[in-house]
Amino acid sequence: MAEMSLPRVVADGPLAVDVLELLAGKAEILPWPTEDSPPPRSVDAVYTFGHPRVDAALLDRLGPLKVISNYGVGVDHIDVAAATARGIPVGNTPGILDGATADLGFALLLAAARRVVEGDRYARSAEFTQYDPAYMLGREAHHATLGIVGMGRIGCEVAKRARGFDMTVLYHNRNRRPEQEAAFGARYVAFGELLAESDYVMLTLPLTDATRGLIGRDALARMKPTATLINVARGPVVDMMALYDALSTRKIWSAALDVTDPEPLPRDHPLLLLDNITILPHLGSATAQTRRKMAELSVENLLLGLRGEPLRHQVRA
Ligand code: 8YV
Repeated sequence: MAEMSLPRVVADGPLAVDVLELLAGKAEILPWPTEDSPPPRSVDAVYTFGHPRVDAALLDRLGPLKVISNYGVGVDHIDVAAATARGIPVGNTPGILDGATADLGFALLLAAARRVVEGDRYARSAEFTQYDPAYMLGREAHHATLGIVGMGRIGCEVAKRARGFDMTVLYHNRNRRPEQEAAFGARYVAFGELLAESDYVMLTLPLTDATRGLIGRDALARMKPTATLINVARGPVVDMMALYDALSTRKIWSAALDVTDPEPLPRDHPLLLLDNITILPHLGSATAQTRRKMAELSVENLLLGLRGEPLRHQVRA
């Protein structure tokens, strides 16, 4: 019997063990093409694990593809319109990482409010020789006002958690969401009002042309001097230098970022030197359980696309 050749899939790596295990015997994994090397021949599909740029030029270099499958929800690194114009479906993994990402958003909120990371650094340092009740005063999370920018699936999960902390929940979104207002006691407000009223502003919206740089100098100037900015969305929604200026001059109290622009920040970036910022290396969905589900769904989308069948989740341009 003639040996069946496996579909050829270009992927950025190193891929997680889960993904490799699910693809074993089902696809041949090819390295991500570099600018100066000729692209691999006869490619059937693209699998994006981190956030490598997939633009029209890359699609043209790779030739006709059956599918692009993304490990994750956000597809701002993929030109979905260019893929759609070439008849290539783009798959993603919505609905399975909202809880994990909202948990992390809340972890960041509490860490910033109660100076958890700063306290840990101090408790381990040589300076900690005597307890002093006057140091490291934080700010309360319970009964504070939380402003959620982007009331999608993750925003709703954040709102749900906020109720347990007796928080007043404001939100801003492209469209009002009356069902969510009723379910989570959230109040729709204009963007400016959200910035001015919130003790915590949490970003849970996608990166698009409309949201790039949304939190710049103007937005930061409208926030309370006691406020904290939390970003679990995408780095470029926040202007990093405007944030640096606001934090270093204490125009806002603190920030907690799971995502930055670029990612990672250059090692000599001034934000890394500030005490009133907590930065994580993009851990929103990073739990063993959620990442396993993301691996399963993204591989399922890939294999369905390779067979020419509808994807479980297809991104529409
Ligand atoms: C992933 C994410 O970690 O789903 C998203 O949009 O940002 C994260 O859950 C990421 O896509 C994988 O690199």
